[in-house]
Amino acid sequence: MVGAGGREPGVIRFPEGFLWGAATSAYQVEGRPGPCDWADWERQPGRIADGSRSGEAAGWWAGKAEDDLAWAADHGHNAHRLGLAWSRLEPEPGRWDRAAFARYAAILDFAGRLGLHRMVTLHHFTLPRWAAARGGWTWPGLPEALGRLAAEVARRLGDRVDSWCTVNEPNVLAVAAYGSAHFPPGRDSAWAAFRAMRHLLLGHLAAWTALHDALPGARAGLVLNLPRFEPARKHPLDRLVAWLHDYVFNEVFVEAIRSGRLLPPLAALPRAVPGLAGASDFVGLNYYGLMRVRFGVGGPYLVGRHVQEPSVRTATNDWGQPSPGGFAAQVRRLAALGRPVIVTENGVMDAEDRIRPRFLVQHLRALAGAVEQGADVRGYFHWSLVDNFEWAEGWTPRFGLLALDRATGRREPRPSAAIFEAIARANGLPDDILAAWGEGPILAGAQ
Ligand code: IFM
Repeated sequence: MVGAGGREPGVIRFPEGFLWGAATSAYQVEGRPGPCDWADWERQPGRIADGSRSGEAAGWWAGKAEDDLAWAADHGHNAHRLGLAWSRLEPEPGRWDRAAFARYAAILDFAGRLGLHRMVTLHHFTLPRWAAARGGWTWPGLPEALGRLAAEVARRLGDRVDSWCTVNEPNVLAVAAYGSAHFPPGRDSAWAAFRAMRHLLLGHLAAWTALHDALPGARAGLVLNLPRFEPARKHPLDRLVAWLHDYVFNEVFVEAIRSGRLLPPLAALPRAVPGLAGASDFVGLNYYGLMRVRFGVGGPYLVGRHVQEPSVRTATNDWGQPSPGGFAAQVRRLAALGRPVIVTENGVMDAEDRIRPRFLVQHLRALAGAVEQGADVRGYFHWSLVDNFEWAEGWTPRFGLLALDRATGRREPRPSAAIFEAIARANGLPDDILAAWGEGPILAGAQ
């Protein structure tokens, strides 16, 4: 335990066997996508803020996965979280593509030979074209279809996977794709978003059940992106709206795992879903920042605006203000579910690597504090290993420990990569790293 009884003075340690790695998703790094909603979406003019296209992405499908994973294993990582592209595996309903399974098998075998813990995400935002054509996550048949995918993947790749993420960030996907027009299909309807949220949770359950049926002892979890929402002022309306944002975006998902109930607005009345309570062997936490919420009507969230300053944002997306305290609070919130927590994403866009060193070290110190207070945390995956296609923002945000030159494909480690390596190798926060990066504002101008 961190800091428990016999801790060496000045050394913050993480629990034995802690997973240290980075996270990627299929569409963002692979390139040359299969027939899927995102490939169609990014072809439409105006959909990607900086006008870029995913193109070859980080070249993983064409062979770069192995280079990047080898680099990670050589630089202190003992784990990697990667995604599968459903559209490659099942390009038409019920037709499983042997070559796509073989490519993933090769990547996973390679990662296994490197000694990396292989965490695999089944669904990270993108859908096969045929599923999108039926309405995507508003289609009631999609949860069952995800269950079938999970069963097939378990059968063909199961012995190469150490842990599973069923669905990545159902809240983000529902809001971006169905509650607004940021992601495909851009439905821009709150009701479509609530319906999608419900189906995403049912999809998680179908996938979790299929994995357990096929692989006794499987470790599979839902991955939630839980920003911290706080009122901008003490005003009761700000408090109410901050609570509301947390309730709709975060709490309904936390509650689904806690009690198995779908709360309004996911259902008209609270409704128990048989088997859902506790159907997550761990809970994945993706955490980026803190939103200060101010009452107001209009704007992107129906009611309330996010007004924190400074913030990590582009013209079209806001990751919030870096807040290690907010991170620790969300870790403790999930740990209170009585399931192990794995930090499945945490990171910051920062091409120059001016923000990332403090961001990394101060978030890890906050994580260590949560562990010290009793939270059962099993790992930390930094977002991301290598610069990749940041969805509707295109290539402008740079999240990688490895900087990618898209013209040449060359990778250059950012200084944070060495900091991460030192921490992972020590399984803790060495004094010199704490001294260099443990204090001071993460973002210039922040408290
Ligand atoms: O790149 C995304 C990822 O796909 C999901 N979580 C947040 C990341 C940064 O925006």
